[in-house]
Parts: sequence; C-alpha cells; structure tokens
Amino acid sequence: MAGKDYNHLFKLLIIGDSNVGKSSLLLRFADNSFSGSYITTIGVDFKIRTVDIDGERVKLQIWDTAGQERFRTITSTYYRNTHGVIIVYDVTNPESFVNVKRWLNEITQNCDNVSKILVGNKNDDPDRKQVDTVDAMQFGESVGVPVFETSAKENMNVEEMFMAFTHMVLRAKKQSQNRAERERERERDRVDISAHRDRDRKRRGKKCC
Ligand SMILES: Nc1nc2c(ncn2[C@@H]2O[C@H](COP(=O)(O)OP(=O)(O)OP(=O)(O)O)[C@@H](O)[C@H]2O)c(=O)[nH]1
Ligand SMILES: [Mg+2]
Repeated sequence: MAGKDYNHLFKLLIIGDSNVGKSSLLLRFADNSFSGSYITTIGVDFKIRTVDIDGERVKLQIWDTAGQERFRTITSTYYRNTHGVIIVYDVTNPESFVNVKRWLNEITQNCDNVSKILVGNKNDDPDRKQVDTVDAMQFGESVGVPVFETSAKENMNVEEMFMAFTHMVLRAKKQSQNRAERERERERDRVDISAHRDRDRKRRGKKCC
C-alpha cells in the first residue's frame, strides 16, 4: 500500500443558506470552474484538494452541505470530526446574512472546538451588493470570526480565503498539540516531584527509627 502523501488531513464543512454559492465556492477552489446554472445540493457532497503550507502537505476534505431546510436533519450529522466550518452568506441577499447567527448557533450545538470563517460570496456586482463590508466586519469581530468577501463567479478571493482558513486550522491544531505537550510535561514534573518527596521521606524515616 502506498505511504501517506500528506502531513495533515483536515475535514472542512461549508454551511449557509441555500443559493448563496457554497457549491460554487468549492467547485472554484477544487476544480477552478464555475457554472451559472443553479443545481441545488441534495444532502452532502465532498471534494479533496491538497495544498502546501510552509513546506507541509495539507490534505483538505471539504464537505459541501445542502442549504435547503428539508435537508437539515441529514446535514447536522456531518459536523462530526470537523476541524473547520466555513459559513457562507450572499452579499446580495441580506436575509442570508441575518441567518448567519442561526448557523453559528448550529455550530455551537454540534462542535466543541472548531475554527470558523465567515464568507460573503457573490461580491462581483456593486449595484447588487446589499450587505455592507463594514457591517459584516463589525459583526465578525463581535463574534470573533474573520470575514472574507469572495466571488466564485469571477474567481475573486476564493483561493485566498481557503488558504487563509487552512492556515488558521493548522495553527489551531499546532496550538492544541503544544498545550497537550505542556500538560504532559507538567504531569511528568508532578510525578517526579512526588517520587522525590517519597524517597526523601523514606530516607528520613530510616534515620529516625
Ligand atoms: N453572481 C454570482 N453568482 C454566483 C456566485 N456563486 C454562485 N453563484 C450562482 O448562485 C447560484 C447558487 O449557487 P450554488 O453554489 O449552487 O449555491 P449553494 O449555496 O450551493 O445552494 P444549495 O446547494 O441549494 O444550498 C447559482 O446559479 C450560481 O451560478 C458568485 O460568486 N457570483
Ligand atoms: Mg450547493
């Protein structure tokens, strides 16, 4: 069997209202293509792309979920073992931006610790834009989630968004590994100190009796 061809494997999930361009973002990032016709996603779908980050191979397994309400119960099971969630809204559709709060709640209900990014897609026609960049940024700051504006259609900021998010997920993994290592070191120190104390006590005990 062939060896592992990557250093890290991350599962990412794309969520958000129907028709905001989740599948189009994934198609653009994974296959560099775009289709103007709308085929709603049924259930879930996924694509793989491997990228290089600081000399390390990072394999991304990206799950694209259906935004339509009737698939909600199916998609909630796909949060399991997810490292990062991409929440997409449509900058030409304010309702999809308002609904971001609901999507964030759904993440909280399904994941303990996961990286998040907010993406305002269809940012390619200033005349149709209805969600202000400043409002989106302020909201992102208030919930501690970075915001990117993209256009899957015009291939604007899509690569940058996915790469920035992969960096975030990788950083989160390394931070949690470091925390675990520090915790193990502290535990070893505790064991060492108590063993030392026990030896001392025994030695002192022998002298007394
Ligand atoms: N102008 C513009 N249209 C886009 C963009 N991205 C997607 N679209 C169009 O928006 C429609 C919906 O795109 P999808 O990617 O299928 O949307 P979705 O979020 O996957 O929808 P569901 O699968 O139903 O949840 C399609 O007609 C796309 O061509 C974009 O960046 N700009
Ligand atoms: Mg879709």
